[in-house]
Amino acid sequence: MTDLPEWSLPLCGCLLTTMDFDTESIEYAKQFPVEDTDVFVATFPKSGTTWMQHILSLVLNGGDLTPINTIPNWDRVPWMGSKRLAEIADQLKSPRALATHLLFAKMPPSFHTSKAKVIYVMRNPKDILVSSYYFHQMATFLDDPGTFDEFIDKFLEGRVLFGKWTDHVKSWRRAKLGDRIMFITYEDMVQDLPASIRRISDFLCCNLSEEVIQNIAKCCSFKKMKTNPLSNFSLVSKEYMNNDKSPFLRKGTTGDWKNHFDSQQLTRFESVIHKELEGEDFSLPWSLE
Ligand code: PPS
Repeated sequence: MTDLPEWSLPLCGCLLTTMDFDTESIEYAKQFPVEDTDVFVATFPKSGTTWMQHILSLVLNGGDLTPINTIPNWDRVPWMGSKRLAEIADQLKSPRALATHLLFAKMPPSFHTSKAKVIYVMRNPKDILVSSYYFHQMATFLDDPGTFDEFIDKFLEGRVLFGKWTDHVKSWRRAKLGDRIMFITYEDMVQDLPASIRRISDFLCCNLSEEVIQNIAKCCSFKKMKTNPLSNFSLVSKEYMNNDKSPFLRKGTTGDWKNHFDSQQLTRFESVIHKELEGEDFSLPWSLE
């Protein structure tokens, strides 16, 4: 890839931000000792990572609100490979929750030999693109997204955070992790959050009561998270993330792409995605049309 964006570091088969990652933090991640009880949220950016970080913090603590009310999400559920992970890793208590935007093959060797579980959250890529477009406007450490039309090209070419959406989805869908991995969509979570939390609790053998599940769902609503400074990124200096330009928790809905794509852009987008997923033995959980 030529003309790399200024914010980017071409490492791990994609583009990472120099603000959060460097070669040392990636080396640290390679040596990171994954524990059997660890739980990973794996996502392509803008698929619902922060939401799942919040849910996991509650599910793994039996619904106790202390972590979500005392620790910012990036320290509660730190990102694999990030500079921050090295600083706070020894403060994490088992069972640990970690987040990763990395490709499956770039997970540390200890992950591959462990029994750690993964929740992979997928989202309609058209809504990811829209969310990412606004994120590029508020995240001043990233390049200006340009027009929506220009940003479609950047997204399809993988000139955005963590590269191409299709590479990410293929990498995790192809992962042979058996019952260590659970796939869920952002759309499922919007449609029925208590049912999604129940699935997660069952997957992690947490045995939560219906009352606790309902309480967790209330704490993880868009409205609640939007006003929680420990999950809405308002603690980050405006110099890096300007919530006044576009809030990090922006709309929290499905189908916002309908307000952004014209018919030519849709055709262009869908034909590239279809082509890149041709021959894969999984189907997308939503129609691209
Ligand atoms: S990042 O930067 O990769 O960590 O972003 P990520 O957290 O994956 O995605 C941000 C989008 O998730 C939405 N979000 C939510 N939607 C519904 N309910 C809740 N509780 C919630 N929390 C976060 C957030 O608003 C971003 O989507 P958009 O479409 O921009 O609103």
